[in-house]
Amino acid sequence: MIALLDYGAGNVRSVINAIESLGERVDIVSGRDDITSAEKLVFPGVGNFGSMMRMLEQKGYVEPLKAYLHSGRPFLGICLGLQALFEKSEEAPGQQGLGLIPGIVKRFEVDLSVPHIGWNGLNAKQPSCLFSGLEGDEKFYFVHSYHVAPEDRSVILTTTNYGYEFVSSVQKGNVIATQFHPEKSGNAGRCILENFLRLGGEKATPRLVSKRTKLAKRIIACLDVRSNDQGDLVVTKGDRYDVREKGEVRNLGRPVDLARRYYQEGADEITFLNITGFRDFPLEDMPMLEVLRRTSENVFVPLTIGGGIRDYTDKDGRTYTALEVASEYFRSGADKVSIGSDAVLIVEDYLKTGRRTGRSSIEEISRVYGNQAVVISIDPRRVYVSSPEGVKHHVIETGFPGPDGERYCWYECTIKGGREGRDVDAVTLAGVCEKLGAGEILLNCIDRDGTNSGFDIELINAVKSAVSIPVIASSGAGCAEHFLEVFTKTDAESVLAAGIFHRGEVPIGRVKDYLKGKVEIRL
Ligand code: 1PR
Repeated sequence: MIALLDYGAGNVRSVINAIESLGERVDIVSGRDDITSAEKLVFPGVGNFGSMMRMLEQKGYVEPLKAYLHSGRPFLGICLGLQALFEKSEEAPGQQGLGLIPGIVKRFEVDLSVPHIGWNGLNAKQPSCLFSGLEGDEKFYFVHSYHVAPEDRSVILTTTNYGYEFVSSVQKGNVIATQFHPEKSGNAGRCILENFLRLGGEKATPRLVSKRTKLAKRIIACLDVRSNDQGDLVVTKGDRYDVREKGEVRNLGRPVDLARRYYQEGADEITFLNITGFRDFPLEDMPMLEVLRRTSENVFVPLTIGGGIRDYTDKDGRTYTALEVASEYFRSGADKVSIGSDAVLIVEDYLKTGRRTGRSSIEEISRVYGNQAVVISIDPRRVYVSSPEGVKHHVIETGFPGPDGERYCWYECTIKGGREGRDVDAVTLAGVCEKLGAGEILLNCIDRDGTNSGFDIELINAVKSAVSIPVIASSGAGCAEHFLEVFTKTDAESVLAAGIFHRGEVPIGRVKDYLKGKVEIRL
């Protein structure tokens, strides 16, 4: 029996599912005594160091946790569950950590996007039974802006490179903790979890030792989901956001089945977009939550969900905050939420007043769950202009002139699934959202969506150069070469595609085979 410490933030469901898929039972800690009597304790953490420690203090968990950590019984900390073991963190100055390991938690100071999101490798620094069955060249899923810096180097189990070498896992006796998420790292992650569950086995050293690990470019499969006219929840796909063909909503399959298939085929992440979320309220749209719950049972890569993340008042006058909606998604198995329409309205407000309210969905969700949990989904379309003069938006010179030969354009943000254009451009929107706490940009493009004609490289470069958070390039994939084009002509960290995967035109495996040796990917 595994005791799982859930302090109320983040996706513990995935950890439970991953452990249970290995045949072990999980009991969620519901009081101090459960920590004291645990035989094996797993502590997954996400979000902000300060709010995590405050929640542990409020629940009275700090002292029993410290006692447990000194007891010699097995402990696995994940992500913030690793950082909690240290004395303090730059993320929350003045806030004490558990202090088992002398040292501090530092913010990444690199000339690269932060958070460090995606699949990266491990350099084993000492033998451990945790490595049994691993070759050494596997990649694991990371998502964090801070990393630990132990004073005593003997606790370092692995390091990873991102700009510089940082400590990606530690071991001190039976206390093991990883910065990466084994529960989100496919088979390699499950192998680590299994080794922890059977702690005490032979120590192993991975056969392959890489001197310098590399972050992989991610391939994301996207499932646009909505009810069709018969009331079934289906994966659909638009052509420039029009999902109907001869009047009917295109039906390309069932969401849970397709997500499983893409996971097995090697997708690095799965994104679900509830594309009618702007009119249906997601907490009444339970099937979407059910899709997440069922998918997370056996899909062990990160899951993002978007659609309808905003404040909402139902017909009985009950108000739900965007944070409550997001929390329900996280509890159901999501690792990140993506905010579309609401982000545009928030940015409009910010541009009008020049002030942050502290109450917007972006700010509230990132405060509790961390920046890395908040993706902004932008649905822009080109607006051509003959000259940049007098245009108040971010204008680019384009190599693809407009219908009247216009050599300039800007990218108008839209809401409600492209139905309504707004007076904000995509470059400005991305920059403001980063300031408000977003951790990643999902950059769609209505002009290219569903066309198979390749990505809008100009759009991706314009947005990427305005932010320091990762950008997911989306819309227009038609062949494997289009993925390579994004990765060689832009600095986007990942590419998202839908139609070519749903229609079976180019399976994920073929995209990866083509990219192999040309760009760093997870195989
Ligand atoms: O506004 O917060 O409720 O979120 C709604 C979400 O639903 C937004 O993320 C928005 O992008 C999405 N959405 C709304 N309507 C549509 C539609 O298609 N009618 N889908 C829609 C957006 C775009 C991508 C697509 C890529 C790749 N779909 O997700 O998967 O363009 O497609 P391709 O590879 O086939 O070219 P809110």
